[in-house]
Amino acid sequence: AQSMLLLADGLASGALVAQFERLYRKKPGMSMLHANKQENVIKNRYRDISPYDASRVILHEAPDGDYINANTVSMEIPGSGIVNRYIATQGPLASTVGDFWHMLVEAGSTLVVMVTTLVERGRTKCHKYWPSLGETLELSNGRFNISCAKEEADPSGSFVFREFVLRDSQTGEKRDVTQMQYLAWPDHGVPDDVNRFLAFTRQVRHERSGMVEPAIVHCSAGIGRTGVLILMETAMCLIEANQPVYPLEICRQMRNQRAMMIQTPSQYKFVCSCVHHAYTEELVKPLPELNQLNR
Ligand code: PTR
Ligand code: PTR
Repeated sequence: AQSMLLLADGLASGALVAQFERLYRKKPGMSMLHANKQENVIKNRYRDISPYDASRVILHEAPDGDYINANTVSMEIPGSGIVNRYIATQGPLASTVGDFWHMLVEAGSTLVVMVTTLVERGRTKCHKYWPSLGETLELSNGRFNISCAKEEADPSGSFVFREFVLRDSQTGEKRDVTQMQYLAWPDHGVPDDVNRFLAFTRQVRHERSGMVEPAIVHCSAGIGRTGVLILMETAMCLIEANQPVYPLEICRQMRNQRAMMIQTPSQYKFVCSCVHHAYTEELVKPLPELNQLNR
């Protein structure tokens, strides 16, 4: 409750955003050498967005090398024994779709959260790395194929959920993968509706509750909108665990693992007011049984 008063004051006075603007975008001393290796440069969607070497996701069996523009981001929820694991990554390029699915398989992930559309104002933000409903996508190396078994839009038109079945011909494994896509959120901007964004994040929470494997979260660059989503879900978990929520600390924890998470002051302000709203409207409440639920 104390941290929520601080949050409300900070929002009203502008102090919150001022603190955010003083926070480093990249953690000092972290190298990003792999991103700039000659063979990897073409695998980055944006020249100025690179993963730290220390927390980058290393591919083990992908045919085109071990690099992908992705970081592991672990968010600890003190007092609850919970560590939420994410992989924050860029929207795949046509040439990195295979790497993306390799990453998912190697990480054991079954959930992809997508917070971008494919095209915005005529510009491509992400390659369509999944098959349409009823179709199968055969990856060029022949090892994986992915089919889309279900596609369901939310009545508000703000999100789409899809179910994929991924088959690995090398191991015979068959895996169900859920993709949750938020549609109403341009890059560099904020979602158009607090309540729908909160409804989406709560569904993400619900989908991943008890999941130990990382959820893969991506937008176009994998920093701005991805950072907002992870901050929001982390704040929800903190509220449920009856822990204080200090958004700047959450932001720092994220930026220590992937540079530039949460891109603009307006995104930060937006997510802080969402946290406050979720708390004061009791959309998220402390869960006394939290420890049992998550073990
Ligand atoms: N630094 C950005 C760039 O790479 O050009 C600037 C930028 C600004 C990029 C807005 C994209 C922007 O949004 P949109 O892609 O929707 O025009
Ligand atoms: N060079 C681009 C820019 O500065 O605009 C990189 C970029 C693109 C950064 C999109 C952030 C972006 O938003 P998001 O991480 O939400 O996709």
